[in-house]
Amino acid sequence: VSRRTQVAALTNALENCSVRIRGKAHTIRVVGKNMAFVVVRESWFTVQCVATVQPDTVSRQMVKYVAGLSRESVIDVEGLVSIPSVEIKGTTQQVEIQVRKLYCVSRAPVLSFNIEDAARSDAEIEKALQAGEKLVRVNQDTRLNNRDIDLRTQANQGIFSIQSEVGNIFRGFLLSEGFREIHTPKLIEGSSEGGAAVFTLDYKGQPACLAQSPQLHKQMAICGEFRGVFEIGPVFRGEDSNTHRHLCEFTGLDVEMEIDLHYSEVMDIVARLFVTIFGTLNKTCQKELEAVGRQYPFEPLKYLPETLRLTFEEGAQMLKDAGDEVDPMGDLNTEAERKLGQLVLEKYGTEFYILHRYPLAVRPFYTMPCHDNPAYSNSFDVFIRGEEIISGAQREHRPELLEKRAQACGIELKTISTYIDAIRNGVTLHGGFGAGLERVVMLFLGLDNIRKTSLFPRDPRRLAP
Ligand code: ATP
Ligand code: AMO
Repeated sequence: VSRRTQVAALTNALENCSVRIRGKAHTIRVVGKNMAFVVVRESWFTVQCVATVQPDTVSRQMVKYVAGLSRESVIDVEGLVSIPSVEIKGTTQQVEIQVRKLYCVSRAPVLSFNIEDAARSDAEIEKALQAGEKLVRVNQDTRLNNRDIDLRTQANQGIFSIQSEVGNIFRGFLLSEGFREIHTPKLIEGSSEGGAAVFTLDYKGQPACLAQSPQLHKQMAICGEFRGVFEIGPVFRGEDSNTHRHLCEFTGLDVEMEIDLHYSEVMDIVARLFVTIFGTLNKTCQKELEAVGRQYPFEPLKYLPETLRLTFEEGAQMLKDAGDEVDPMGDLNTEAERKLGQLVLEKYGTEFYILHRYPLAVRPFYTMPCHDNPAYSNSFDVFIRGEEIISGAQREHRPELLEKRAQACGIELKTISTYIDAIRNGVTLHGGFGAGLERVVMLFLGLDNIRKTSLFPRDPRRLAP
C-alpha cells in the first residue's frame, strides 16, 4: 500500500481494496482478547477499524497493543475495506477496515476530556446520566482552556466552516458590486468610536491605541476617491463587559460607500448582502448546519426576501404599546432589543430587520443628523433574533459640525486631526456600516455565547490560549 487514502474517500466502491489511512483514535473498544475496534477520525470523517486475531496478520499481542493505545493518538492503519452486514452507527463512513497493520505515529497523553463527551448535546447528556452512564460534562472554561481539543468536535468544525463561508460570501458579494477590499492600520492615535473601551499602548514614545474600528480610515479611503470599500479585520474593544456577546477582540466586517441621495442606499446593500449570506449558507452548508444543530439545537433563522425596515420611533411605539417604558430619545437596552425582536417576529414574521433613524444623542460623533429633525440621525442598527449585529449610518461630511460633535462626545481633537483634515479636503456624501463576524455567526446559529464562534476568544478574563 503506497498512497494514503482519505477517510472521506472510504466508500463501497473500495470493497476488498487494500488501503492505508491516518487519523486520530476517536474511540477504542476491546472485545475479549481477540478483537479490538478503533474508530479513526480524520477531522470531520470517521471510520470503524476492526482488529481480529488471524493466523497470518493479526496477533493477540497486536490486539493488546491496540487496546493500550490512548484516545486521540495519531495512528496509521493498513487493511482491507469491507462492507458490514448491519448499518454502522456513530461513524460517517459506512464501510469498515479489517486491520492488517497499525502504527502509532504520535501518542496522545490522557486528555482533559474526549471528543465523544465534548460533542454531546445537553439532552444527550441528561439521557446518558439518567441511564447511569459515566461521562464528563465539559464546561465552557475547560473547552476554551483546551481549545485545540474542543475544536475537533463536528459542531465546532461546522461553526468555523460557516464562519469561513460568511467571510467568503461577504467578500464575493461586495467585489461583484464593485467594492474594493482595503486594509486599514490597527495602530492608531486615539479612539475612533468614543467611550472608554479602548486599549492604549506606547508607540515609540507616543501614546497610541489599538483600533476600536476601521471607521476613520475607511472614511478617509472614500476621501481618497475609493468609491466603495470593505474590510475584514480585527477590531479591539477594551470592554469591561463579561456578557455573552462582547469580546475584547473580534472580526469586523466593515463597509463604506459613496451615496447619492439617502442613507437608505446603504441599507439596500445591507439587506441584499445579508439575504445573500443567509440564503447561501442554507444552501451550501447543510451538513455543517446539521452538525451544529445536533449539539446545539436551533430553529432556522426566519427572514423575509425584502428586509423589514422600521424607524426607531415605530419600534419604540411597539414597545410602548406592549406596556414597556421607553425613553424616546435614549438607546434601547439589551432587554428592550430582545423584546422588540419578539414583537417584530410576532407581527411581521421575521427575525432579521433594520431599525433606523435613531436619536442622534445615542450615536457616535461622525453620524449625520436627519435634515428634517436634527434630534434624529441617518443611522441604523440591524438585528438578528433580537440582538444587534450591525451599526451603520450616513457620515457627517461638514468639517465644522464634525469637529463640534467630536468635542461634545469627548474625543480629543488632536488624535483625529488628520481625519478631520481629510473630510475638509472634500468628500462626497457617504455612509457605511460595521458588523461583527462572531455575532453574525452566533445569532444565525441561535448560539447562546459569542465565545463559541470565536476561534480563540479574547474577553476581559482571557488572553490565552
Ligand atoms: P454598540 O456599541 O453598537 O451599541 P453593542 O452591542 O456592543 O454595540 P453596547 O453599546 O456595548 O452595545 O451595549 C449595548 C447594551 O449592552 C447596553 O445598553 C447594555 O444593556 C448591554 N451591556 C453592555 N455591557 C454589559 C454588561 N457588562 N452587562 C450587562 N449588559 C451589558
Ligand atoms: P459598533 O461599535 O456598533 O459600530 O460595532 C459594529 C458591530 O460590531 C460588533 N461588535 C462586537 N462584537 C463582539 N464584541 C464586541 N465587544 C463588539 N462590539 C461591537 C457588533 C456591532 O454591531 N464604526 C461603527 C460601524 C459603522 O458605523 O460603520 C462601529 O464600530 O456586531
